[in-house]
Amino acid sequence: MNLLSKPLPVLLLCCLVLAVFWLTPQAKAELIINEIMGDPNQDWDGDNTYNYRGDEWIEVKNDGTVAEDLTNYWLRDTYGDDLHLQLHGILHPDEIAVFYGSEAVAWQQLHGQSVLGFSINNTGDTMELVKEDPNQGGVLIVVHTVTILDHEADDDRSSGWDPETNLWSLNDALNPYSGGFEPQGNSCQPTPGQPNDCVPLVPVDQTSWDALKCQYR
Ligand SMILES: [Ca+2]
Ligand SMILES: [Ca+2]
Ligand SMILES: [Ca+2]
Repeated sequence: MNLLSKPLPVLLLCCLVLAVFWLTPQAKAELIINEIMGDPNQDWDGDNTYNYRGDEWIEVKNDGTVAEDLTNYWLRDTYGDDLHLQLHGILHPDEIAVFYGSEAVAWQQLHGQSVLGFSINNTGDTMELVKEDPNQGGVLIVVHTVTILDHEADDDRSSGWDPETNLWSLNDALNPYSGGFEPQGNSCQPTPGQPNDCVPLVPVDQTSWDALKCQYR
């Protein structure tokens, strides 16, 4: 087809359609690692037992505009090629899923793999979210990579993406960090399974609590 032979209105319409196509954001899922707890010091997974391996956790968030089936996604660290956990479930836009080390342990036991959990090194580590692409013969594609440093992987500190500052931040309310490395602490609490909004650690004021209870007696 020779476009130059068409009348001007047809050419303008073609240009308009192409411009709308190029300028309209394409709907897609965009999965990211949203928060990491590399060195837990309490029972985070809710099984009433503390375990250095089982209570590690990693959040995955859908930052895209369409829902995504997590079945083809995996979490691993960059030490060796072992995949630590096959993910599951559907993640809708803006939704967050949290996966615990205990889940990775159970998955590894079920599949006869070395039982390592997520194996997040407490001196810092790099974690990867990878996707198995069925259109490329099962090739693994790295979707997102996050590196946390030694001071981030310390008792009950988590590292997460801060939607306010668009920076990776250190949630250190449970174990304040006063050293000189970045990221500095933000005095916010870890938020497994929840948006990375700042939740400060508020000391319980017994006097105020008693007064509040009196109002409802
Ligand atoms: Ca660890
Ligand atoms: Ca636990
Ligand atoms: Ca969170």
